[in-house]
Amino acid sequence: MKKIIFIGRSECGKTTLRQALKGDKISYHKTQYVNNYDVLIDTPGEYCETKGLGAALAMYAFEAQVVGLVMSATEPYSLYSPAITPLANRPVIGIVTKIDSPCANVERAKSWLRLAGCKTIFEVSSKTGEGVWQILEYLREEGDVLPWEKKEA
Ligand SMILES: Nc1nc2c(ncn2[C@@H]2O[C@H](COP(=O)(O)OP(=O)(O)O)[C@@H](O)[C@H]2O)c(=O)[nH]1
Ligand SMILES: [Mg+2]
Repeated sequence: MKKIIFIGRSECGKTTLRQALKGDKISYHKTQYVNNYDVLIDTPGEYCETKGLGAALAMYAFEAQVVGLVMSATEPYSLYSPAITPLANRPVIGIVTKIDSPCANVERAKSWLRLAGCKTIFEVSSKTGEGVWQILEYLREEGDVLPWEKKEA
């Protein structure tokens, strides 16, 4: 799989999405530091929210093949400036989370991600699993076998 780094403000659903992508049981825990897993880098929201920590995100983005700008569909504002995606020299995709929420405004979040420069945007709910396979499919590389393709032994 292509390695992806999740960037987005606290509580937007990065860690829960990591669990959903892995097929793990979902449990809440606050991300205290950058977690560099084999195919996914999960970052604390503070890195996105604090100017001085932003540079660390840029450094970690070098270790990933894809940058995922994560935004909750319930977000009342966007942290991302317009046209920031060219700052990364790898594909930057948008991921709208929490599309299952009664307060979700998916189109608004998508338009903010488009404004930031994302051409490809996924819509996902880590709670219902909707949209999860499309992200896995995007990250797949030749030879990868996705969970639903595994033959029963
Ligand atoms: N309804 C709904 N809630 C979600 C979803 N994903 C995450 N959450 C909730 O949002 C909160 C923050 O999630 P978390 O993954 O820790 O956010 P992070 O700070 O970006 O890592 C938790 O209470 C999650 O249960 C989702 O797809 N749907
Ligand atoms: Mg987290």
